[in-house]
Amino acid sequence: MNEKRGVFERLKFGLSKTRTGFITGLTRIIGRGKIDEELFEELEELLITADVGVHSASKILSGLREDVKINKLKEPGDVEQCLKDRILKIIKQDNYSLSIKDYNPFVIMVIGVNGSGKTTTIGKLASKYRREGKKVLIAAGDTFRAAAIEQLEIWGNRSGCPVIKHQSGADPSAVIYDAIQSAKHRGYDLMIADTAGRLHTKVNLMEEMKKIKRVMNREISGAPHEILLVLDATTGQNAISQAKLFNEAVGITGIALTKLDGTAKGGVVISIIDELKIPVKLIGIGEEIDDLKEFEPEEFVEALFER
Ligand SMILES: Nc1nc2c(ncn2[C@@H]2O[C@H](COP(=O)(O)OP(=O)(O)OP(=O)(O)O)[C@@H](O)[C@H]2O)c(=O)[nH]1
Ligand SMILES: [Mg+2]
Repeated sequence: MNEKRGVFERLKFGLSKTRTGFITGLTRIIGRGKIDEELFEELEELLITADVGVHSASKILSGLREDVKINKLKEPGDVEQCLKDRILKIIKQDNYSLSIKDYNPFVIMVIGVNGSGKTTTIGKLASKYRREGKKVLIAAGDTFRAAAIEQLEIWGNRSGCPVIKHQSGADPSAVIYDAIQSAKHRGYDLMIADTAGRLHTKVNLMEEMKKIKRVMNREISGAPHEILLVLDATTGQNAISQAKLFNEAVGITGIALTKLDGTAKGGVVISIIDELKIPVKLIGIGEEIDDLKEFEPEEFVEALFER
């Protein structure tokens, strides 16, 4: 099996829970024999079940009706290709790749609600860039939760990247400040900062996050170069309201959508991109160190539809 195929199979496997219901439903619907109103309605329902969201599902369906009319399609089988194209059209975005530039260091700030997968994603990311030959430093900006620093250090060991830490309870901005100094003086290419999980509705915690951002910006012009919001795919449509509030507070440059392997609601990717217009850059498809993928729209749609 070549490497590309291997990666694709892993993605397919990671999307198993979403694909099972989606493909079964799709096969049944297009197997009905004719294109009629019922077919459209059932397709819309299928999309909503996969958590595509009401708004995006209805947009996809109006596109589909138009395709059928314009191309005078008669075979339900042809609808599948149109559906694929319509979904791809929505999720195809500009700037969806996370590219690390030469900022000595490039700074990534990772934020999100409790338990969304920030620390795990940082570990996976650090490992990815380390393997690509970059010098990566991790900052233990979560000084709030007991054991958060220890957990990050385990990921530091796994990925072979040092972790800059203070004691539990310290001011996270002070940790970030120290980490930036180290990264600057010791020639790191990349610094990734963990932060404490916070409810997007808690004003003081959102203020703390803004302070971290200000410190980064004061020490390195243009930093943070990437503000990555980590969203848990299993929370479905709630992810959208989280993203809106985090975006208002600090301005998100990209989303990492985790735990896609653990949900039948992987269609949420579609509504996140459609409603937020913020690129999904990474997807998490498992708990292991290499279970992080760059999000590639074409590949994602292929994996979703492949039987
Ligand atoms: N199945 C699966 N589990 C994941 C994925 N990403 C993270 N997890 C799990 O989700 C749980 C929470 O992950 P953390 O990385 O600790 O989340 P966090 O956002 O740092 O949490 P706090 O620091 O408490 O806010 C852990 O058990 C991870 O193993 C993923 O892509 N797939
Ligand atoms: Mg954490």
